[in-house]
Amino acid sequence: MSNHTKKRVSIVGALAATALLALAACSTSGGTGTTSTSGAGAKIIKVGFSQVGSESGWRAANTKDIQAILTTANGFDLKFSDAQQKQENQIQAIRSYIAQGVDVIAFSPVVESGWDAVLQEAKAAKIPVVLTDRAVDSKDTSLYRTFLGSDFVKEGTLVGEWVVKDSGDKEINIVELQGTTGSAPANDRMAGFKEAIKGHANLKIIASQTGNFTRSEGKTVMEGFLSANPKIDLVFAHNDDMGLGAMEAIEAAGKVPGKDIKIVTIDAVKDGMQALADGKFNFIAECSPLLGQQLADVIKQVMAGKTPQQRIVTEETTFTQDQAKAALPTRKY
Ligand code: GZL
Ligand code: ZN
Repeated sequence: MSNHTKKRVSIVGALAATALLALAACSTSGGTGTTSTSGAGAKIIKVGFSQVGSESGWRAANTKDIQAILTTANGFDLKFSDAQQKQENQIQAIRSYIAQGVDVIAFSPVVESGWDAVLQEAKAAKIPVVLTDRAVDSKDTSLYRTFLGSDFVKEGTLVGEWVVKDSGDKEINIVELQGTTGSAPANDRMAGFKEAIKGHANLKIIASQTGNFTRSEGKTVMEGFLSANPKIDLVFAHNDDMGLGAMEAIEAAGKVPGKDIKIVTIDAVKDGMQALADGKFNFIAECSPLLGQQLADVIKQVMAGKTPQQRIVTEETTFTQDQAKAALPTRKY
């Protein structure tokens, strides 16, 4: 065999060897094999996530964070569905995850009640469930491994305490833009706020109505409040987005938001913090949407057979107008 041919044979041989190696590598790193694994040899965890919807800036930031962290590089195969704020869509999504045989189901329940049946089905299928962001009112806490999210009662209380301090003994007529009817954040924020203003007879909630956590519905409801109530001093909106809608309605009525009618809200997403820095909002209690890392950690604990804490509360703070100005440049959402 000529040197030339010998050289060609050795090149072909080397190429074939590398091709075989590459094939072997891909089949161990999450290829077609059923027990697919990520680089580090750990098993890829199949997660079915049912999200509430895409109703607010908070929700968009929450979805972005979960999708940025539950990646294949981090050992997850994330199946994600948006329920357009409808409970029946979430129940359907959870059933499909059960049928697909995912390893873990995680979801943010749009409302508190009506989950026991589908959670029993997940339990019967031996698929652990993790609650993020919002809670369910199921009495049987064996139906989920943990609830990871904010203390909404505390958020409502912090806003109420600010209103008490800011109002002194002035007669203040308050209108309340409530979150989605029956949702944990709406129920708990209202309870916390009412608790904080209790005993202060000068602070009166003269009207309450749901704006379903959206800017457009917040604006429509606020237009109704303005036409029905000659004296409104303050809006308590359960989230920034409804507060921003109310701000637009107040401006359209020729009044100055933040001055003629104060606005206090919850979330502290970028648009809300901008309104606060601009003096159109007066106070925001933060509700962090960045739950992705804690969710990833809890899922890995559950898959490792460990028992995560039953309740994990997210760290959060509050903002005045000056604090918003200082915080805006480095806000992550
Ligand atoms: C709170 C979350 C709420 C936000 C709203 O954790 O469930 O839903 O406060 C969002 O902005 O729509
Ligand atoms: Zn008090």
